[in-house]
Amino acid sequence: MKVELYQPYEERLVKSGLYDIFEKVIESERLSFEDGVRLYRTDDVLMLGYLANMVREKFNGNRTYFVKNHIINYSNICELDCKFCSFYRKEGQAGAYRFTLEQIFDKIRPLKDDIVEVHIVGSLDPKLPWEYYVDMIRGIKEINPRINIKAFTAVEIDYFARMFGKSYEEVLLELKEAGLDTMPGGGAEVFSERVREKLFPDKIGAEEWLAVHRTAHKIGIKTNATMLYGHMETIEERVVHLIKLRDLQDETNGFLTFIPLPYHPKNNKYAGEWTTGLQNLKSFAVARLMLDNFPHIKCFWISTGVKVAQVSQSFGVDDLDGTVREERIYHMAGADTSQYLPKNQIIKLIKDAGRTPVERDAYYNVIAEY
Ligand code: V47
Repeated sequence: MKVELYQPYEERLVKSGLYDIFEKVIESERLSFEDGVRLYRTDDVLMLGYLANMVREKFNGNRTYFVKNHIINYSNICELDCKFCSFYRKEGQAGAYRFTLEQIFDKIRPLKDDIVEVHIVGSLDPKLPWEYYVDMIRGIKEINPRINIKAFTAVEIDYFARMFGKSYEEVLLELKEAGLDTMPGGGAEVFSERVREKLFPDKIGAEEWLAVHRTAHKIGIKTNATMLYGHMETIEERVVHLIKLRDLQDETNGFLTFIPLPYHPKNNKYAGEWTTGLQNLKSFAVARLMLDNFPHIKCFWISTGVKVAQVSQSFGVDDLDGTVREERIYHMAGADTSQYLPKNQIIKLIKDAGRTPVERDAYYNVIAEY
């Protein structure tokens, strides 16, 4: 019996049917829709990781970023009824809450010198006035002007525009004036009308989501992008999603990072299945390879678990998000990760993977290297 102890990568790439993609990666040639589908379907996850890692190291060398942050989910009272969401409640329903501005500031004050970024995301809450959002941003900046504020998804921005009779640009300019630094990438879900009609029919679709981000980029606000996967979307729909993001990035160069988000099935109407660790690693790797114009690919460790997050650093990921402290959307949907990852633990996760931990701010300015 012949035992193969070592199989050169070249031979293995040919065998896995990915050799032509390897050549494109070497030449920094753009990957096609068909390439993306083939990458998702490959069984050779190590070669997929190898290719993604080449791009990861081309963009970010051996660095893995993290940020000392805090999440504020200001309200969960929502007009929408998204089938995949476990977070939202209707007014008066058990578990419904809405923070006052003072409650929010009370959370930030004790951490004011310990966090670099506040990540704010909530719901479409019909009771909150425009001043609430502007004063929230202004108030946090008053507590400590050095804190970066990453706030409001495109879904919220679109809601503010409709509720308060403003254009996207007016909404964003007023928030920027109040101190908004960047925008998170949530609410994109998956850019497919078929899935939208079934899972989130009342939420904005691809066109509006992209229009909000295009407007933000135009006025100098950098943003992130996400994709919610592992529910009922097809592989083809995932690749279309990535290509739409890549096209907008070609146009504006305003995206900082892409975060693939695995669907969590607890306590929501869709009640699908958990994604597996390998599906998550594949999603990072394919994203890294397809999004050749995105500087960063982030793993939100809350959503994958810290172990997959650690391994993801060899599958295209160069950012593990942050220390977090308080998270609701994933924990209400069944996440069993902790609420908080102290800085020394993030550093250990990164170092153990053979990478260099880099503490950053919201703009990826380096604060410290370890
Ligand atoms: O938009 C909701 C997703 C997102 C579920 O930009 C769910 O840096 C899984 O966007 N299972 C919000 N996912 C979180 C988000 C995010 C997270 C971390 C960093 C950044 C960033 C953005 O969470 C929503 C939605 O796509 N979500 N419900 C669920 N059951």
